Amino acid sequence: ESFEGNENGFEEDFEETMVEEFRQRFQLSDKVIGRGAFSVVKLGQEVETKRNCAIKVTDLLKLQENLDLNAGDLLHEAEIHLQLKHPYIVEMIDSYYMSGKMFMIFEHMEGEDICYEITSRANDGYSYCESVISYFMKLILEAVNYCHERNIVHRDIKPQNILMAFQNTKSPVKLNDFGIAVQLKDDELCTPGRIGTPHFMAPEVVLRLSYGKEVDIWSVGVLFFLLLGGTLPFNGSGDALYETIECGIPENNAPVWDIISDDAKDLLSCLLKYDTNERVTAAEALQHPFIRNFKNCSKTHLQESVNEMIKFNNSRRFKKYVSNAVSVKTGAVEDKEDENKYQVNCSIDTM
Ligand code: 3AM
Repeated sequence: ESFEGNENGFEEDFEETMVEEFRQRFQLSDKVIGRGAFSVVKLGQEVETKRNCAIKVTDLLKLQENLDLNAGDLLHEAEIHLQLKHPYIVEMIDSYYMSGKMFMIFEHMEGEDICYEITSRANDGYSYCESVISYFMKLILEAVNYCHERNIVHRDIKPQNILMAFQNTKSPVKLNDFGIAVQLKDDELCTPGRIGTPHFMAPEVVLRLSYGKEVDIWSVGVLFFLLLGGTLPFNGSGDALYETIECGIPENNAPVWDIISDDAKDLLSCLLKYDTNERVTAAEALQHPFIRNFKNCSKTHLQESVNEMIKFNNSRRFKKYVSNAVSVKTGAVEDKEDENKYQVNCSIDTM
């Protein structure tokens, strides 16, 4: 009995120490800068450096009730993300688990996600052209290459997870959200299962085959397609969407594609290769002429692509609005019947 008492006492002491340490290191404001289905992201400040940070607070109880996830899943995310120190990956500064809540502290990104930034900058009169796309792609591929060198597969690359660091036009983009990332051992593969965000899922994931890092390259390909033409390569929802991904032929016959360069189209086909053995690696893609010669890339403003991207942004704003409303009201009913907790987790957050 006395042992139990001691143990509980120890846990309380430990909790108090954590709270105290967190309070000494960070100030948490009331300003909400973003919301996920079960988390809220607030503006904070690191006391010692005075730099702003984004503090993501996740309520474990809500998460468990709805998605059958636990503290271990979030600790896994922190364990992976904390190792990653790269100029084009959002830095996770630290994480604390206190009073049933997980606090993850990140460097603060001043800008929105890549697609929202592209359309708002074009709206402000800045040119959006292939050389801009080449610059963004180089940074994204460098971030992905860094993860892959460490055998980390992100598994959820999409615009929402590529954030603009600063508000100025020269700002880099950074890869964010390692919530469903995995670290593989040498030649290990991921267990089959549909995980990620449906529109960005590689055919081998949709087909429930064992898969590896190549799935991230496919998602980068889907993102590249979107950056070039403003639309998604594979459309529809539910099984119809999965069927088009299984065919693997992107829908790029719209007129916007007429002015896209052959170099860009060539890189696109290397990223969206159906056969994983033929798909380029991140390191190889970085050597592609479209990425290497970004200064020579076309400077023609892609207004049609911007117009399409505005439609894409409007539709996901609406979806996010609806799914947030659903998850607040009913606790994300959509999830319950799903075979895979993570898949729905991501589709709630939409694209
Ligand atoms: O709710 P929205 O989509 O506007 O951009 C992220 C998203 O915003 C934002 O929090 C929301 C839920 O993920 N966010 C995530 N990490 C961030 C960071 N490090 C961030 N905003 C700024 N800095």
